[in-house]
Amino acid sequence: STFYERYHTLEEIYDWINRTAQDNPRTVKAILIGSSYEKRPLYVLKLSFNDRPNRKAMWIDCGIHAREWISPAFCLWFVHHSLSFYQQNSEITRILDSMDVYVLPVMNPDGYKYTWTARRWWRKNRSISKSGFCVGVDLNRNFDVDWVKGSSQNPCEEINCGPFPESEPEAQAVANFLRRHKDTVQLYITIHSYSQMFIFPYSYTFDQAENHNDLLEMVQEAAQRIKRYYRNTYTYGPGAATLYPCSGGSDDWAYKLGIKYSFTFELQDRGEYGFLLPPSHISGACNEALLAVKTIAVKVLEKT
Ligand code: 0X9
Ligand code: ZN
Repeated sequence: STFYERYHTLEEIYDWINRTAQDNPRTVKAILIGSSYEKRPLYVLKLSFNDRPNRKAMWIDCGIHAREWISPAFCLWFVHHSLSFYQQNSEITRILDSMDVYVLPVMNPDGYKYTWTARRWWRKNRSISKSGFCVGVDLNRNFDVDWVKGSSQNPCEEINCGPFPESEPEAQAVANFLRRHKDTVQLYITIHSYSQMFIFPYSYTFDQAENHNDLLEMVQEAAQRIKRYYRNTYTYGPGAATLYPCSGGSDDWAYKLGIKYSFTFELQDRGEYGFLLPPSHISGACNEALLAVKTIAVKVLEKT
């Protein structure tokens, strides 16, 4: 198997980030956007294939939840595909010609590391609560959108939303970066697993997003193409109605910041292996998600 068909330790991912930026000095830059609770750096790779003015951008983040290993694997896969198939594959070429792409391979490095060394099922980050009794905030409950409703302020729980919105350095780093770049970033995608779903706003309310029909059309097309090419089923819809109502998520927060195309992808599988998706399934899972990213990004270019 190739490098991209295996899961990698945090150290290997940091090495890969460095190497990728060094080997592609004209197209890839590593941007330090902050650091984690345990002071590990948070690097975003910026892919920029030309320097036309007024360029738009898209953002992809991976590894919010520590145990969802297919997620960082996808970010690596996506960057590799972009660098290998620019000017070979028409869709990725079209996307990279018109947009810069920001990729955050691991939003929760402390949690990811912990799943490799201590507890494979860990989900949250590793911040120690004020009482000192429990560890971890669910970063996907810590964003400032209807914060606390439907999640838990008990630091011992899996969906603990933290003491206040953006209390966690990982969520704050992402939010600060997106606030600074909200005039260019048009598409926000966050990668999770599992269940094979494409979710769009809102999750914090059952209200319909203002561009609901556009969002629905995009994920429907993505799911149809996956069905056609890979014979695999993805369900889709607004988060509250399709998955569960829940506040403090990065997708709703990005949407309310003004990034009108905002999605959560839940990659393979549908429960057979769950978070323990075998390495032999990485290429299938990533190719499907890649097709979805490309389908949606091309549609965003057509709309804007
Ligand atoms: O609950 C989550 O954070 C996500 N599912 S997961 O199993 N990967 O934990 C879904 C997030 C959907 N979006 C929002 N809830 N805002
Ligand atoms: Zn998740």
